[in-house]
Amino acid sequence: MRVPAGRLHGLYVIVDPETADPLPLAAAVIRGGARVLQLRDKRNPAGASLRLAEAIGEVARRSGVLFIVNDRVDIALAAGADGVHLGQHDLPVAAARAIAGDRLIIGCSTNTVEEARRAVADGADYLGVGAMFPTRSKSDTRPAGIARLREIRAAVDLPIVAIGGITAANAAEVVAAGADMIAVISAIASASDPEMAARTLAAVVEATR
Ligand code: TZP
Ligand code: MG
Repeated sequence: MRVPAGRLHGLYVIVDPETADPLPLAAAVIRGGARVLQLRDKRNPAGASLRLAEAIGEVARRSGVLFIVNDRVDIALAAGADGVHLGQHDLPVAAARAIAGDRLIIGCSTNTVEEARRAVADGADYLGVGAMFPTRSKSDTRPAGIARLREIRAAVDLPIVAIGGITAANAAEVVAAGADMIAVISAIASASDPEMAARTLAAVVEATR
């Protein structure tokens, strides 16, 4: 996929209907400067998840923000999303590429240099690297940390989104280690003012553009 230059950069906010009402949250973080929105919906049946994806995708498109669907190539395509994000236990990147062709940006979660190199070879457009720090938002994470992020940054050229326990207190360290994007769930969803929380985090990563 040819991703428009510079768009895989900045604050990447994951909205999860289990954590917060996704539509108002999406609107707030867009006002706060998020550049990428991901719908992470582990619970809804496919039809309901598609309707949610269509609604969030519309909000994102109106604002020039990229919209990514987690896990589901079918829902990403049906919703007209910009991309899909795949973990190591989801559909393999090469299979997703075979289905989606150039219609989707494909992101792939990685935890080691080997996984990162494989994702590149399989045709991913960007890499997730994490978990950077302990997180309560996902139970089956493997720790990656700043040193691992540096290693992966040195090994591959694709844009990297760092994820896991990122907050306003540690975001600068993550960006300094080479992340092009920082992905957050709880730092936004549990903030009393999500728009302001997004603005603060966006400023850290935008400063490196
Ligand atoms: N993948 C690795 S860590 C994580 C995911 C989805 C959770 C990130 O959430 P938080 O609340 O920003 O730590
Ligand atoms: Mg997944």
